[in-house]
Amino acid sequence: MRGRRIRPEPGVRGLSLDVEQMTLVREPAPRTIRKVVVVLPAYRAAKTLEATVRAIPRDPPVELLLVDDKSPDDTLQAAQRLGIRTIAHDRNTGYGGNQKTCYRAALEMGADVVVMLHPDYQYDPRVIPAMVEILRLNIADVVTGNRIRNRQDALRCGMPVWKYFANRFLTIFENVFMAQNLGDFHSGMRAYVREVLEAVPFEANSDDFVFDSQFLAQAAFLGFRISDVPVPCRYFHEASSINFKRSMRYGLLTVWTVLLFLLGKLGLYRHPMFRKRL
Ligand SMILES: Nc1nc2c(ncn2[C@@H]2O[C@H](COP(=O)(O)OP(=O)(O)O)[C@@H](O)[C@H]2O)c(=O)[nH]1
Ligand SMILES: [Mg+2]
Repeated sequence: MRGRRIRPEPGVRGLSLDVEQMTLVREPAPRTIRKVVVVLPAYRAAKTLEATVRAIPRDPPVELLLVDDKSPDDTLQAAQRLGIRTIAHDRNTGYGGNQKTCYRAALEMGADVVVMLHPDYQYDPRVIPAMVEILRLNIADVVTGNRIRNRQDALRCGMPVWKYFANRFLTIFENVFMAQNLGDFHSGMRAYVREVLEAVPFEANSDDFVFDSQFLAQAAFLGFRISDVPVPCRYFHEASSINFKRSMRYGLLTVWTVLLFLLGKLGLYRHPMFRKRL
């Protein structure tokens, strides 16, 4: 049987397409997503938590989970006032340690999709439904929020110039060597399908900020499809506390993570962080 042919519009010469040939690359079927859990890894978020939570759309319905990393301010009380399910660390573990608790708990809650959102009111949560929809359509397994549509917008929203350029260089480096195409590899807004969290051995990752870079490198290494959506963002004192020295450390450890990724892909050395969990 020949495929159905699309005839050119009258007046358009020499073009006719074979529909069967066009559909040779089949996209996987859409997913069923029953439960979306938004996790909020919190540290000193008392002032910004309420605004963040109020901005989270409830269609599709989401469950919230906040993990407080022994904040010295009233983050815990603020979360309890808002009636959010909360886990309190009894000691400060760091940003990566906080996310480990978030993901472990979200999996136990039976999440089909987990959205990680910084509770510092930096990212516009209105794009959460768009991220979930991309996962539901099975176009990607991980969706990140891209703060950088263009340089002018990023700087206008208050991103410090040095953070902008550091982000661009690191993101380009990561895209090239990990064969990806993300606009912002260092976003604090990400959505994952359950399978990603089950496969990525995140428990052994750093408890510090480089956790984020390790996680995306692991997802890419294991063949998960990573994509992004643009997210409006704001910079103000409470939304951005990482200083130059900590950012430098984060940048160098990110480069190291990419080098380990490359060694693994070249078959020279497979670091345990790139071994599938299940
Ligand atoms: N658990 C934990 N989280 C932290 C710590 N320091 C910062 N964070 C969180 O890390 C996230 C990113 O930090 P932030 O200052 O917003 O970085 P930036 O927006 O990229 O400049 C925020 O959600 C902070 O609450 C810490 O010592 N422990
Ligand atoms: Mg921030």
